[in-house]
Amino acid sequence: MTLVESDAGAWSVEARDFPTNKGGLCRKGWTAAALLDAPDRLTTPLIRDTKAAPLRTASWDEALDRIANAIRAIQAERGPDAVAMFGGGGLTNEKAYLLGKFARLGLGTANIDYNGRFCMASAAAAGLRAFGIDRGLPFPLEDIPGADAVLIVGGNPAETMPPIMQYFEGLRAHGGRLIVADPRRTPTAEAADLHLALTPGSDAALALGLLNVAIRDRLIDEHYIATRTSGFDEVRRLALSYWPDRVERITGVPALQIQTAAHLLGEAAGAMILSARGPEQQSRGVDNTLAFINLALALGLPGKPHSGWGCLTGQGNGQGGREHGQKADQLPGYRRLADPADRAAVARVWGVEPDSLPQPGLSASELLAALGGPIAGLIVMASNILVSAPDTSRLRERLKALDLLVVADIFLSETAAVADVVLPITQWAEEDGTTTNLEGRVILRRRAKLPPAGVWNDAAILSALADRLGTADRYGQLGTAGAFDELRRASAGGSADYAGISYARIAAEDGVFWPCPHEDHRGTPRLFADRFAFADGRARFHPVRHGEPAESPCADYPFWLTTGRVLAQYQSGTQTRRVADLQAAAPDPFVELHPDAARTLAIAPDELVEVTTRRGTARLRARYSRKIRLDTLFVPFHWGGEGNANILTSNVALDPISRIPEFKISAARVSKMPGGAVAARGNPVSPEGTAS
Ligand SMILES: Nc1nc2c(c(=O)[nH]1)N[C@H]1C(S)=C(S)[C@@H](COP(=O)(O)OP(=O)(O)OC[C@H]3O[C@@H](n4cnc5c(=O)[nH]c(N)nc54)[C@H](O)[C@@H]3O)O[C@H]1N2
Ligand SMILES: Nc1nc2c(c(=O)[nH]1)N[C@H]1C(S)=C(S)[C@@H](COP(=O)(O)OP(=O)(O)OC[C@H]3O[C@@H](n4cnc5c(=O)[nH]c(N)nc54)[C@H](O)[C@@H]3O)O[C@H]1N2
Ligand SMILES: [Mo]
Repeated sequence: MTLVESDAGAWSVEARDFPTNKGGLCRKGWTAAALLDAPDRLTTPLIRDTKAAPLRTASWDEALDRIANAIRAIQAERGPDAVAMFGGGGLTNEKAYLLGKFARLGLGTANIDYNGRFCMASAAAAGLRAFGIDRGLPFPLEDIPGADAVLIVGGNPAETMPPIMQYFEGLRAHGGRLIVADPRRTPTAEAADLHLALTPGSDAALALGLLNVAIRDRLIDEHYIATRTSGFDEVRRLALSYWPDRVERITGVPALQIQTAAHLLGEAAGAMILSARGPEQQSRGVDNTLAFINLALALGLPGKPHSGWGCLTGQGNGQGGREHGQKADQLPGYRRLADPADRAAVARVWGVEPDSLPQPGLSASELLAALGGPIAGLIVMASNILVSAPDTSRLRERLKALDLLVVADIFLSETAAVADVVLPITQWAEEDGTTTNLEGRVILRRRAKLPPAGVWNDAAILSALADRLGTADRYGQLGTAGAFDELRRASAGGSADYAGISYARIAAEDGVFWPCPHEDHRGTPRLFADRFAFADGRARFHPVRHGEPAESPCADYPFWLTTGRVLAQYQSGTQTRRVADLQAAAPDPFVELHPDAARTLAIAPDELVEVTTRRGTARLRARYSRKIRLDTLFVPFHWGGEGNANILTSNVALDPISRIPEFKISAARVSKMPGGAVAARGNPVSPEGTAS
C-alpha cells in the first residue's frame, strides 16, 4: 500500500500493484489511515504509583527509571529469569531481532516468547520435521492459479486474507478445483467447488482417509516416494485402516466426498494443500499438520511446479517474527538455542561467550502461567494478551500478582490498562523496517510520516533500558538499520539466511526471498525442487493417527466451541475497534449457532446469551447461521470484557511439541441469560469492553 497525504493534511491509503496483492487490499487496509490520527493515541508514558492507584502521566525518564529499578530489584532477589518478555509477530524483523537480543544480553533472561506461539507454531514445527525448514509457502502466491486442485484446510482467506482470493479465482477461471475443509460454510467454502464440513478436531482422520483412497486407487507417486522421501511404509500401514466409511463416522464428511477430494488432488497435474489455523490451533496441531503433509508427500507434490504443501501465515510479520530469536528456543537465522554450534555462531556476532547465553526458556502459555510465581516482571511489546491469550480470567489474576508489568503500545489496550508502566510507541507508518511475508519475501516498509511528539520506537526503549541496567556494553545500541545489518550477519549460514539482502535490493526488486546467502544470490522464491533441507536431501514422513482433542462434547457441555476471525476486525481489536467503518461492520462480540440448535434452547436471534466452558462464561449476542454444523458454536476473539472468547479457552490443553493452545476446540454450552432474554448492546472501544 501507499500512504498519501492530501493538501489539507489528511492521510489515505492507495493499493499498490505489488506482486502479492496486485492492487488488492482488504477493508482493514483501505481504512488503516484512520489510525494515524486517532484521538486516543498514547503520546506520553503512564505510571501507576501503587497497584490500587490509577495510571497517571509521567516523563520518559521517570518511566524508564521505574522499570529499571523494578527489574534490578526482581532480578537481585529471584535471579535473571524472573523477568520475562513477550513479543509479537506484528513487529518488524529488526524489532523481533532486538527483542531476542535484549532478553538474552540486556536482561540475561531465558524467558522470552511471543504471540506466534498462539499462531504458526504447529505449522512451523511440522514443516521443520518434514522438510527440515519452515517457510510458510515454499512457492510464490503467483504459482497458485497454475495448479489444477487446491485443498485449504481450516483457513478462511476470504475473510482473513481477501487480497489472495484473486489467486483462487485465477485457479477456478481455468477449470481448477478449490476444496475447503472447515466445520463452517465460510465465504471461502462458498467460493469452493467442494466443502468438507468436518467435525472440529477430526483433521488427522480426514487426511488419513484421503491418503487411504489415494493408496487404494493408485493415485500416489511411488517414484517420488522412493527417491525423495523416507518413512512411508509405516504411514502406509496406518492409513490402510482409515477406509472412507470409517473416516465418515469420525469426521462427518460423506465417504463419497472424501473419495472425490482424493481424486481431484491425486489426478491433478499440479495440486496444493494449504493449511491455516483450523487444524493447527489444537492440542494435536502438529500431528494434524503432519497428516496433511504426509498426504502431500505421498502425492509427490512438494517441489513440483504449481504444487506443494504450504501454510497461510497470519500476522503482518508472522513469518519474519518467527525467524530472528524472539521465540523461547531460538536464535536469529532460525538457529536453535540448544545447539552448541548455533550458540557459538550467534555469540561470535554478538561478541559474547557462548556459555553466557541463556538456555531455552518457557513457551508462551507456560510463561504466562508462571506469572506471579517464578516470574515477577513482564515486558509486553506488540501483543494484547488479556484479549488474545487463552484463559484470560486466570491471566488477569496472574498479571495482578506481578511486581512489574510494562506494556509498550500505540493505544491503551486491555493489557496496557492493567500495566504498572505504559510506554507510547510509534506505529507502522511512522518508522522504517522490514517484514517477511507468507511467501518468505522480505519487504521494506518505509516511514511515510513523522510520529507525534513524545512517542518512541521500541528499539529506542530497549536501548534506554540497557543503559539504565548497565548492560549496554553487551546489548549494544542498535537502531533499525544497524539491527538489520547485524541480523544479516547473525543469520548467515542459518536456515533463514538474510546475508545477501539489503534495503536497497528490496526496494529495487519488489522484495527478496530468503534464503539469500550473498549479495550476488538471486534469492529463493521456490524451495525443494531438487532436495529438502536435511543432510540426505529427503523429506520425512511421520506416522500419525487420529486422536481425541482434550475436550469433547458431553451432557453438561454439549457443543463443540471453536473460535476465530471475522473480516472487519483484526486480532485483539486494539487497532480495528478504533476505525468507525470497521466498528459499524462488526460492532460487538457474538456467538454463531445454527437456528435449529438455537430454537431447541428457545434462543432468539440477537438475544444476549451465555456461553460456558470449564473455564468460565462469556456473554455474547446470538447470531443465527445455517452455515455452521448443528453441533458447533463459533465465537470470534476480537473483543475484551465479558464478550471475550478467551474467557472460554484452555491454557493447559497444549500441543506437546508446538505448545500451541487449543483455541479451536472446547466443549461448551449455550444458555439464555439468567432472568430472561436481554437485547444485545454494542461494544464500545473502551478497554474493558462491555464489562460491567
Ligand atoms: N480479518 C482478519 N484477518 C486476519 C486476522 C484477523 O484477526 N482478522 N488475523 C491474521 C492472523 S494473525 C492469522 S493467524 C490468520 C488466520 O487465518 P485463518 O486460519 O483463515 O482464520 P481463523 O478464523 O482463525 O480460522 C480458520 C477457520 O478454521 C475453522 N476451524 C475451526 N475449527 C476447525 C477444525 O477443527 N478443523 C478445521 N479444519 N477447521 C477448523 C474455522 O471455522 C475458521 O473458518 O488471519 C490473519 N488475517
Ligand atoms: N480464541 C482465540 N484466541 C486467539 C486466536 C484464535 O484464533 N482464537 N488466534 C491467536 C493468534 S493466531 C494470534 S496471532 C494472536 C494475536 O493476538 P495479539 O497478540 O493480541 O495481537 P494484536 O491484537 O495484533 O496485538 C498487538 C498489540 O500490539 C500493538 N502494536 C502494534 N504494532 C506494534 C509495535 O510495533 N510495537 C508494539 N510495542 N506494539 C505494537 C497493537 O496496538 C496491539 O495492541 O491471538 C491469538 N489468540
Ligand atoms: Mo496469528
